[in-house]
Amino acid sequence: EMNWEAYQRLETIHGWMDGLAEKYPSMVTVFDTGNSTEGRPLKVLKISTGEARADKPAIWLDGGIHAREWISPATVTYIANELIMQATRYRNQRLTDAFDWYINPVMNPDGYEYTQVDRLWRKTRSGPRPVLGGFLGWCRGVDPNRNWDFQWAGKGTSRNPCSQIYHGPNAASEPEVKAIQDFVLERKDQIKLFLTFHSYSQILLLPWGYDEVRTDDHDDLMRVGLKAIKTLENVHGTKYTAGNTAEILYAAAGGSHDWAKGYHLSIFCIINFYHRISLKIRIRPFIGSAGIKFAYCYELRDTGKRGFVLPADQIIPSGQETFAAVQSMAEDVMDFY
Ligand code: 0X9
Ligand code: ZN
Repeated sequence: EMNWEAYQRLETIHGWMDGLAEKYPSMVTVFDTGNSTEGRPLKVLKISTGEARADKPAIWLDGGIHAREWISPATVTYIANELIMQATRYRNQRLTDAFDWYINPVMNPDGYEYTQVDRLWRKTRSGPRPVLGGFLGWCRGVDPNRNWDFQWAGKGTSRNPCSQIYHGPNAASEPEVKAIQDFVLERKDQIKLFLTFHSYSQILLLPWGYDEVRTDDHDDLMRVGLKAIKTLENVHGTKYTAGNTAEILYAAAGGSHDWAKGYHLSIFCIINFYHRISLKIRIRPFIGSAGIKFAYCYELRDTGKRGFVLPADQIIPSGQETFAAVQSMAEDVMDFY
């Protein structure tokens, strides 16, 4: 049975998702987007009320990219539950009427289950792959937050299969990453806010992460981000800081929020009906990345006292405060469109 007093196993989380779709068929859908390396399903929950439209704005939330960061799936499932309970129990459908919500609480299911035997496992479970032709051994796993198809294999990544930050043999080599890239790309014009949840550090990270450069709309992202962490702090007094990823943390290429944001400037030469030539400058996504304006990475509780092994009695407070932050972001993003 699903609850937020304890950390839950994958089977419980997946069962809970399927149960919601059965109980609230007009509001909740579960997409099976593929299978992990070890054959576990990659499930995405969709929550939607109000009128159904193909072009309805949407919000993406994911958790559990890194296996050991247990507070992430716990917090993301808490938020999903809160959205559904507000809509059913309190008839508050504001957030689900305005947006379709796509939620994948456990992006790396193989890694998550493997932490039952190796609590601090971080990566996926693909491989094993040889180091120096097997001379230096064999290792399993790719860092799924270095594997996205944007600035892949750049700064803060490793080509050593035994490294914790191994970027994989090629971009999106991991089925867990590929499935979600494809799922998000199919809906990239709908998705207005992309949030990925990690732990720990209590920081809100803005793109770019691949290098110490700010996006050209850094101030927009910062304004929405600062308001969100202020709202978060108001719930239990938990302090977060916000900033450009590479500036306040470290450079790490191939991360999911960079991929979600990914765009480039392109210059078009257009010859019009009157044979006049005009130049147009347009912001377009990189081939293969999504071009979503508001993309962030949360590093949840705590600041290092318990780190990845955060006590379960912090799940509910973390869920409450993070839900407040997500709500604040959703409302601000709504005003933008
Ligand atoms: O290193 C990471 O992937 C994240 N930190 S963690 O301790 N959860 O592993 C930070 C990711 C920041 N995002 C990018 N650099 N793109
Ligand atoms: Zn992480």
